[in-house]
Amino acid sequence: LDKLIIIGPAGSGKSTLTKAFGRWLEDEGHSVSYVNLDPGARYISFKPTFDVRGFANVEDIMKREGLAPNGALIRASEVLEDSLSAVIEAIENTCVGSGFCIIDTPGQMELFLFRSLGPIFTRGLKGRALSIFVMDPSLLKSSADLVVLKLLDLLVELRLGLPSLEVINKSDLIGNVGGIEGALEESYKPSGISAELAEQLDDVIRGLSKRRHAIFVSALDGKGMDDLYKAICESRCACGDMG
Ligand SMILES: Nc1nc2c(ncn2[C@@H]2O[C@H](COP(=O)(O)OP(=O)(O)OP(=O)(O)O)[C@@H](O)[C@H]2O)c(=O)[nH]1
Ligand SMILES: [Mg+2]
Repeated sequence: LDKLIIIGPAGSGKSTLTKAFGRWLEDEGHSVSYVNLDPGARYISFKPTFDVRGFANVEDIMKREGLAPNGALIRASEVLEDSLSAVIEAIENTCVGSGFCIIDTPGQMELFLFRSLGPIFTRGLKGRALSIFVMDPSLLKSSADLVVLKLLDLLVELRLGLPSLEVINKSDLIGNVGGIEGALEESYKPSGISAELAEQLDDVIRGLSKRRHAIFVSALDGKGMDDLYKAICESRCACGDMG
């Protein structure tokens, strides 16, 4: 059983990718469980086998406690932290027997990443887990933006203690997909302190990483799902034939 933790900035396509990659895996003959870990989700396009809103639901909290959306999100994460062992047990129970368990994390990634929720959650999971860091190419307007996303991805590894795969979603929006350079072709050059910092941080990131290139996918048109699957297999160095 592989647990895939789908994480990334708001609106990068985590939930759409959860559904699209899950469906692709199912078409390839794998059994898949789907977990919604976003207490603020309104509409969920995949059918969750476990839905965290049974423990904490942002909309209910807003009504009940008279809180604004961000306050209610924080309240929800506190409720979840308090009942985390029950949440994890329920997830383990729904995922057992599946080949893959895809876990869609909160839209606001800082809720999961910068509070204790995410790190405690991932530490409590049994077996093999991997994070899939989903990036949105429309955020890439300069090479400095790429550095920001790569730093965020390193933070994911640092905070969650899991290896992370970098995925550039929405590749349908960037035309000719030749690599990250393609996505940045039209970019503006950062200048001044931004340029200096971006360059230095880029060196640091390169020095830190054993990284391969990001994987380009489109959750919308289904492109790149096979590459994502291969990368997941490679990351655990033990995969059968693609079939
Ligand atoms: N063009 C394009 N749009 C996409 C793709 N994947 C997702 N979207 C769109 O991006 C928007 C956000 O998608 P979601 O899947 O809700 O993203 P999310 O990261 O789960 O969003 P939050 O949980 O609210 O942070 C929706 O309008 C999707 O239709 C893609 O591959 N290509
Ligand atoms: Mg979502």
